[in-house]
Amino acid sequence: MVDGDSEAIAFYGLTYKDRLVLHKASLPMIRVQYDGPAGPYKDQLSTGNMQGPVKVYEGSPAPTFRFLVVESYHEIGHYRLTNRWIFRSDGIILPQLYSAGLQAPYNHRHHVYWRFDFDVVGASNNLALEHLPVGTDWGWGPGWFPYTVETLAAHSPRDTYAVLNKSNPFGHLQGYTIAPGPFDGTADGFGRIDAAVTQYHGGEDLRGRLGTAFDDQLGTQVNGESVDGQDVVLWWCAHLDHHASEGGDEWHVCGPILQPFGYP
Ligand SMILES: [Cu+2]
Repeated sequence: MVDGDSEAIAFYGLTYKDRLVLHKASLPMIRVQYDGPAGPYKDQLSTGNMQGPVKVYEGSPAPTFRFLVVESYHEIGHYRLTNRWIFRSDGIILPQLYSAGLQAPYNHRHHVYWRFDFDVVGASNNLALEHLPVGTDWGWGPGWFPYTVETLAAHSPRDTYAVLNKSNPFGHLQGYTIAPGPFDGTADGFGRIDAAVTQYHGGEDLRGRLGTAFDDQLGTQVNGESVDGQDVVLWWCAHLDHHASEGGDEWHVCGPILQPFGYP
């Protein structure tokens, strides 16, 4: 059974230092474009293509932090995929998608979409920002551009984002930065966005049903609504290059780095 809808694993009510960070975090969509006559494809991780049980393990590679990993392993066509989520005791969250296998013998790109339904401190009064390579100060520090309306964003090289709570409930700004991992790539004509910022609507969480092979359909959720001091959702899209000459047994990984700031 391929249910196409369960996302296999999703996390609800994530907190750091007893304060809410994310209402939900998941990986609803992967789109793949080949340079040869194959595809494009749109896949979703689900309990139907999951192989074996979800694995949970922990470790302590350094005296400064511990980590907890939750991961699922999937097979879709010739693809082997590991959906790994690393939660560190210092608040850092590393969602990572590992990919191996060649569906067709051509260079291709995996466009991997994570959905981060932020509730920093709470659902209300959140704000998303993008750190642009300029000295302009819009009131949040040099380069930090606050998003006031829903947006599809892409820049090369790609930027770091942040989501914070505007109300300074603890006397200072508190939130998370979302920074590109080393293999998150840049947008292209097929995977057109690095990030999207939308106002939360429960009905827009379509899980594996959002998007087609030809269109991620995120544009349908970006229709001019305010995201300034709202309940915001930040989408992150990594663009993972895979060269056919590397063969099918080479593992590739992508995914952003979520890091807290302003926590005591
Ligand atoms: Cu690949």
